[in-house]
Amino acid sequence: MATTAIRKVSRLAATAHRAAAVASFSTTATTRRHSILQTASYSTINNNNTPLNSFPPTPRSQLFDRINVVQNCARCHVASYSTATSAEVVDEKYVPNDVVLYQYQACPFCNKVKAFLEYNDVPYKIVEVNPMNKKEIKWSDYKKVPILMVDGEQMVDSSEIIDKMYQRMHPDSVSEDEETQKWRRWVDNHLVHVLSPNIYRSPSEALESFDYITSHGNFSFTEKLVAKYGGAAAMYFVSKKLKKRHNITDERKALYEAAETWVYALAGRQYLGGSEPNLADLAVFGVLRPIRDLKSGKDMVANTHIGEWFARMESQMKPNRGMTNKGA
Ligand SMILES: N[C@@H](CCC(=O)N[C@@H](CS)C(=O)NCC(=O)O)C(=O)O
Repeated sequence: MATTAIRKVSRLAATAHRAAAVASFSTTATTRRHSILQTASYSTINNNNTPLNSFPPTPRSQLFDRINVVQNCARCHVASYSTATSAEVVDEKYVPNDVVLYQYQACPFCNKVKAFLEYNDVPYKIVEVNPMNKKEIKWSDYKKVPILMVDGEQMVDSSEIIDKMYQRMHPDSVSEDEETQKWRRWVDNHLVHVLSPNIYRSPSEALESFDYITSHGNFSFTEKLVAKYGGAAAMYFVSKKLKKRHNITDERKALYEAAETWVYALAGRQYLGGSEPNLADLAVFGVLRPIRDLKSGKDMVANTHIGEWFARMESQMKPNRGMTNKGA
């Protein structure tokens, strides 16, 4: 009884205090400083001296060094509400001002970068590159996508882009653990090579893929028609070559094995990173994302155990604030 009453008073006090708290950000050209409280433990003490309530971090600007509140409640007993706080900057977040991703919508490497940006809540704009004339990247010597422009600086190669951005976001971080490195390499050296033989496996799957590519890509009306049928036919044959090159005999088996290999690597964890995705989770998710709604992706989810992890990853994404064909 007494405990319930104390909890109620504590909650009221908490609500009042939260209402007064307003996030404060000071933004410079490249750095947004989040000043948050490291120690913001507000405790209502019961008879056993055990804290009944604790609050999430509260913005520094709204804090008093010490607050002692004693509340009398007609319906309950007296509760002593006491807080001792100290404000510290615990997180300094790198937030670039202007990020532009040059991409193909269906490109696995581009989707890897997108997953990283979205998970890290980095606002970015998208320029969808026309794969036939690449006129949107005419200015660049590097002729592949993704290209990420970050406040005017050109970054290329998906893994290098992610490494650079990660380093800027976490300048004090120690080097990446071996497990994460190993699985990121596996994505670049193995997983991506399993995708094309699968999405272009049969004429109908090649057409389905090119339907997706041309309806999401940057094509003129005629290019769309040419790309859809010409591309599907070409990639059907190319995918057979790729299959040989990467020693794949049964493409679906290879896809399922890759999915199960990844689930096995998770070893019961929510993510490879534990309770939060790490760069390997983001890489695997990123490259699989564009195939998820194609026949091969649906087959993969239906025939392996990757679905739950995939759904968890999807729920971690903050849909991009991308803008198509910026200045194109
Ligand atoms: N290692 C590069 C590979 C990038 C890549 O091969 N991108 C493909 C699209 S998925 C590309 O641009 N190919 C050249 C072309 O389309 O002409 C990365 O990780 O970013």
